[in-house]
Amino acid sequence: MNTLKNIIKFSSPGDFSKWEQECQPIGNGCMGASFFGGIAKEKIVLNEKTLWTGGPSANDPGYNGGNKKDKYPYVKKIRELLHDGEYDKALELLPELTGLDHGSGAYQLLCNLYIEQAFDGCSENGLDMNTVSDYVRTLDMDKAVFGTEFNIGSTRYCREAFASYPSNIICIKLYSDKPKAVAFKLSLGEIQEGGEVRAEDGRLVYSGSIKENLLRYGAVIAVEIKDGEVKAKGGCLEITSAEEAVIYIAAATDYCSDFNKKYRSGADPLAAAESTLDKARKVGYDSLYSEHLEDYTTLFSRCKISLNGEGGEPEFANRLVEGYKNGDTKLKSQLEELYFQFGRYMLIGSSRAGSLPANLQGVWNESNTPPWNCDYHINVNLQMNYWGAYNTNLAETAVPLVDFIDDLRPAGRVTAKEYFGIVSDENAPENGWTAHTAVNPFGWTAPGWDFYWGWSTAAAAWLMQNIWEHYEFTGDKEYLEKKIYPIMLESVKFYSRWLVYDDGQDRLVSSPTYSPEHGPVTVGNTYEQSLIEQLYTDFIKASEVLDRDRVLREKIKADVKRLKPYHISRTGRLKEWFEEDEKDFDSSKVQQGHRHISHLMGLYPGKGITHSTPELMTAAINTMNHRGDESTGWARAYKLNLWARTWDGNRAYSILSGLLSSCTFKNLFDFHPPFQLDGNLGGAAGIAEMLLQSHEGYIYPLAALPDAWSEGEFKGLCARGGFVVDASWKNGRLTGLNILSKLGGKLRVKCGAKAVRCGDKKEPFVQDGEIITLNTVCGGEYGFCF
Ligand code: FUC
Repeated sequence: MNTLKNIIKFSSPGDFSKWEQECQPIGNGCMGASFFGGIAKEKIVLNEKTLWTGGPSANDPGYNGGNKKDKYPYVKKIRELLHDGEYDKALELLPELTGLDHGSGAYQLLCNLYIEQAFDGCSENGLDMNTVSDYVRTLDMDKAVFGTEFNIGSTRYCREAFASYPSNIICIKLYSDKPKAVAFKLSLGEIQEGGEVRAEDGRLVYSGSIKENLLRYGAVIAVEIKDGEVKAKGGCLEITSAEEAVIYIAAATDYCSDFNKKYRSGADPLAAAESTLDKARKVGYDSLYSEHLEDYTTLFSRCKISLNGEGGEPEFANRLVEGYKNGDTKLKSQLEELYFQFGRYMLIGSSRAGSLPANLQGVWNESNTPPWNCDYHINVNLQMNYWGAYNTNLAETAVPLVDFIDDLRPAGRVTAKEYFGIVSDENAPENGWTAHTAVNPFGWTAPGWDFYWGWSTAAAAWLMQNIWEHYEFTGDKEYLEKKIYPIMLESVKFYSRWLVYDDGQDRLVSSPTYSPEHGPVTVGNTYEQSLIEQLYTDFIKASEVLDRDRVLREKIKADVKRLKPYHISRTGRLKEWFEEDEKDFDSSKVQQGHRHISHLMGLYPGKGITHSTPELMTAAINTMNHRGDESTGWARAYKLNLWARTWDGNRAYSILSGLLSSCTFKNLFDFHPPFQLDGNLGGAAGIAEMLLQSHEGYIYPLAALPDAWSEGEFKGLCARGGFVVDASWKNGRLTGLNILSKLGGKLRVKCGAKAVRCGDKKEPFVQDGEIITLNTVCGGEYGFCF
């Protein structure tokens, strides 16, 4: 397959003051490092994903996940008032439905690492830039290696860096083509307040505890050289006349995700970092590199795409992003392919088992006061981070999300009790949990400190889609039973206790509801009703697969029919609020072009609105047309996926073009603004959704293929049911299709084919319209002939 090299490269260094626009990231899930490729001075922003302020500590012993006490009576009262149409009185009480405004914390910068390099023949006063030539900095996503190379006079200097997941270490190697030409000073900057740095015997040792919550951290940065000398001097290390140098970076905190341990592991983080570093040094750079490559490429290389068939190296990234805006077709396909793979790269780099899931910026952050605290927003953003995990063949990267949600449950039970009157105790130990818009790693599950962004009762139901998809795509029944199902079960218990029958609306409703993050407070809005409907539908399947909880399943089967989430307005659009056609409906807070289109959850990522519900599909399309195409980064990525689900490839492509030309920095970071990872990962998921869908009960290759991708190929996209799909096309028509069945069972494909082969054997199939149905065996590969 002729694919582009997955390289994001620049011909000049990035500006240290423009981190989100110009840095280039590497990560191993636990740690992140972002580089600028500076010549005489390089700045490396270092992160450890558990370094947070907030949460419980001796400084805040009363911390309780943001929950206030005994709010359920207010919730009940507001619900009654809304039911009775007493909106003003209900609104007066809304401030009661908020959480605290302190203790939620923020993701922190660990520190910056500076490399100040000295070059042969250059005075201490600095570098004459006229002597620099052939500069390149490269993020090679095929290897997950960042490199910087340049000539000074006739000497070539090189640095390369990678973040190893198996050894939890970041390595940076410096070398040159002249003997003993590697000389530099290594120092730390922007350390946490109160942190201490010691320079000793080839190492910088950095440790301390966060002032606000006493979370302890430790990092060790060790330098190993071939020849030359390394000296500790004034808190720095000075390396002279080395043949080459390797910098090893290990870091840890004493955070742990256990609610009962008050989120502290009790282990000494510095000792942990030292032990990680010592082990890594014994393995040595070359073996660490091979180990990293093996680990990373196993994930990354599973899925390839080629749009319009171009190979070779892509253009420099700044020219790509500029050229894209000018409509250069060759550059457009290049950037689209790179954007797809950059999403997958960033997901692997920021979400591996054993650490927290990817936050609003993944694992990369240069600030102690990042936007939105760089938290876990669950009214779209965290979910979106994982939309591409399964279909782009990276199911392993979703494990931190599943673990995170699981670990949230004990804290979420406190919120369920205080705000929803749902109590878990010895008799009913896992009786219902919930969480609201903004979540932190310390079980912050309370509503936000302002109702109008902070209240989102169905956000947890939405998260259930992300974890149920694990089973849909992988068919891993054991993981379903042990990990996913208990979380879904407790969620279902929560909603089954929470919903009430509303005689005015003649349905079971969630109330009060607030459609993120605009419009009025109403009863049973589409966002909440449709998310709960999807959870119920998925739960019924899960409990059937495992043959569990029959009684509850029967109740849920009855309840799901009474949710009636979707209604079409007088204008022919899908209603966002059930009451929106009523004369006393308060439309003062409705914003026509608002970025959240929360009433379309059923179209994507849900399955309530499909081509088998044509009236709803039309209403959803009318809604999207009314909302418009332009928006902020993640909202464009959402629209991309929505339009892909309508099978309108050209419209989806035009949204993708908007995302890439209006919301993409030249380092390919998506911006809202500011930089948010969700747009990148949602965008990558959307490209996959254009090429392959499987949510309507069959696999549909090229479901939303735009004219702009007249020919191309993909390998290794995944479909529900454990199928891995390779396809190629010309002039918009399938020319090749191969499907690997990892689980066996029935395969349904919308494609129309002359024959299907498995090895030498012709396979029997049934064709109904365009849909072909056949039985597969586990491990069988099925080739379709056109
Ligand atoms: C949601 C969005 C905001 C922002 C924040 C992190 O609440 O509405 O625009 O993306 O998440």
